[in-house]
Amino acid sequence: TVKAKLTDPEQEKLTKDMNELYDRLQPTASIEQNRHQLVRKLEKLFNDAWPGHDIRVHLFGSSGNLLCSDDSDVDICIVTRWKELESVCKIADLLAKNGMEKVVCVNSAKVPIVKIWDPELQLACDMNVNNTLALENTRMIRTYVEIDDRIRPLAMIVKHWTRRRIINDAAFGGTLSSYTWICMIIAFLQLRQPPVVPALHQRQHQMLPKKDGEMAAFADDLDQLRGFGEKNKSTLGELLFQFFRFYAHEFDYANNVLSIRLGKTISKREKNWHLGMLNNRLCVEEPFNNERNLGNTADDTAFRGLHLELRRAFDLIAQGKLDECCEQFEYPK
Ligand code: 3AT
Ligand code: MG
Repeated sequence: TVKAKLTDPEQEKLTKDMNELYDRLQPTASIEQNRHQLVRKLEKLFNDAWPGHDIRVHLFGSSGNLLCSDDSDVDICIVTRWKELESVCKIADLLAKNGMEKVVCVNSAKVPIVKIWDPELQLACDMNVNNTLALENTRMIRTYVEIDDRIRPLAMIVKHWTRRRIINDAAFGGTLSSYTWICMIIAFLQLRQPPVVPALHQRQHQMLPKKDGEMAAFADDLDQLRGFGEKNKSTLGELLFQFFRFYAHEFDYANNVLSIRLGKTISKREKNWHLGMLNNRLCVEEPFNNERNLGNTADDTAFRGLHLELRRAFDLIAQGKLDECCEQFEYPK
């Protein structure tokens, strides 16, 4: 049988261990500064090389969603009206000539990107041009994180676990991106009874106009949203236990889709995601693009591996073993 809940002393101990781990996961100020330094450096390089195009450089992903740790990459979105830059290889050439290392240009992808390593600032960076959707979904994640004080430590610890277990690499590992894991954490929080967060896409009345005057696609009025989760009294330790319990033993992967847009699960059949779809074992709807399954980076084998990792984590957390749960995965020799 699957353990249903932690005893009071168990969850208190786990909460204490989580708070200590959370302290260690906080990003170092000097590395934070380097991230901003990189933005300024790139902005200057681009505008010096291509004057007159008003090229702006923005941080997104974990550099903008409050879930950054020191080993996070830097996600950068270059915004410009100059469409020629969107093919990105120009950028790769320029950066390679200006001291950047490991420059890779991936221009066949849906969103073409350039990857670099900055040896001076010691940072890995992915950049795209004009993918402003990623700026909005970053702002959405940040809004969710800010609704309740338990979310940031919970999400940082789950992300830490995914890194240690090597299950956070959508591109090469065939597992899931951090973004997908974060969406799974939010979906889990929406499904608590009572919920810890609402479905921001459903709250039309709490959307503020964006800088450009357009309405956001999700509620972002934090003054109104803060405190939403207070009716849910679970401690951090209980939430981590329930998170692993939910994805190890409760969620019906075979039939259901996680939707943070709706704040509930819906059936694969209803979305027509049950047949003829590649890699549909784990279905996580992208909130800004309902047709996109964020889980499709994991094929059947990878899915089985993920599920085993979730069960392993649940078993260890049920015994209060946070350190062992987050132990570095070693490939068998
Ligand atoms: P790390 O700290 O880098 O692990 P992160 O939050 O930066 O976590 P990623 O590096 O995986 O997450 O992704 C960076 C951003 O790219 C997050 C999101 O704004 C965007 N993004 C990633 N994958 C997708 C996707 N499949 N669809 C839409 N946006 C995505
Ligand atoms: Mg990132």
